[in-house]
Amino acid sequence: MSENVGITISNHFLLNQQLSPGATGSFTRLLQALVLACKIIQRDVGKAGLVDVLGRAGTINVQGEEVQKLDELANNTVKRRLSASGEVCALVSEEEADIIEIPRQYPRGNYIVHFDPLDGSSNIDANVSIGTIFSIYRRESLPDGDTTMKDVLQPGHRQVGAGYIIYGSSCVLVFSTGQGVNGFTLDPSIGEFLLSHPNIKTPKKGRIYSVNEGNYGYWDDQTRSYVDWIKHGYSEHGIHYSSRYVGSLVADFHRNLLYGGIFLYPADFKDPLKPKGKLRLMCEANPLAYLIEQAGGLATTGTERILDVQPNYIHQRVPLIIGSPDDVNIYQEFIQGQRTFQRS
Ligand code: AHM
Ligand code: MG
Repeated sequence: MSENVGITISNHFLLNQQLSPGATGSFTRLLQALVLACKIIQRDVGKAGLVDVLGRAGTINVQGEEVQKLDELANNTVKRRLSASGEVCALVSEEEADIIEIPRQYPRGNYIVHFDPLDGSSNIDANVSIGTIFSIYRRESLPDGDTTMKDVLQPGHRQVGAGYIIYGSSCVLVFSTGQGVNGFTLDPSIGEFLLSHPNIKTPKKGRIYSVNEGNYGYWDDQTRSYVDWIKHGYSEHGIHYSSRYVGSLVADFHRNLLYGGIFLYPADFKDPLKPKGKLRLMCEANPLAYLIEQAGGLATTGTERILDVQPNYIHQRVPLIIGSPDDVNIYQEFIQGQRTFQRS
């Protein structure tokens, strides 16, 4: 039996706290609040279909997308649990236009959390895996003053923690605080997350590519050439790549993290309002980029490391190419014109 069996997420947090000189327990309390929020969301997701939480809420969010009822429930749950932790000074949700103020009754903490409460929500009604993604920063301004835009718009390399919870065949929480990546699976019989995937490392090279090929006609030539090469370049690369794309970022990312491969959501010219692709820098690209780097992989816009992109506004979108290092490097060679491929 693995020596890790039985390590609860609380054990893990406390151990990390004890190993961090000067730790006050604030960060641990913040993580515990996130874990509780995710257990509540898992409960609600698990009951979808039984109670009246499936379907559309009848409103449009800041991204111009239809809000699902579960989106709203999840958003409120994360907001409430994190605010009540007393450890945050600002929250930013994919679902809300502005920075979320912390209600007056709660103390202000030193952390800022960006989150996507329910990623992949267009898949909810079809029972496909969905998830919550979070990204944590420490405020840079003095604790007594107001939180500043500089605190909120820090580049991804300044994250102090990031992760996601996938509500799938089981409920799995994957996170990192900068010392590798660990995955915990919820044991519903005891209501605890147990360490199930210690020290995750992504394979150096994979055989899976994940991209919405419906957008092929709207990509730049280099991206098209790369995907042609993946599909038709066997004599050159010698690999039978498989295509896997669910349309839930957490599910696509999680599979590729474990098995190796590349996920792409490049810029496309389909929607003039979204010239940089669909995914959001702060609540989707940065946390996953932090995780993949911790797991030995890479994440790029094609021309820049994701974690180095300086955000200019909270809902900024960014092309995201992420996965096994060899695969991401080859994509970059196509973007830089060092490689081309002509389908015969
Ligand atoms: P959401 O945050 O509104 O759910 O949108 C993000 C989702 C990602 O989970 C997924 O990778 C992407 O949208 C799929 O987009 P598309 O349907 O264009 O392929
Ligand atoms: Mg999302």
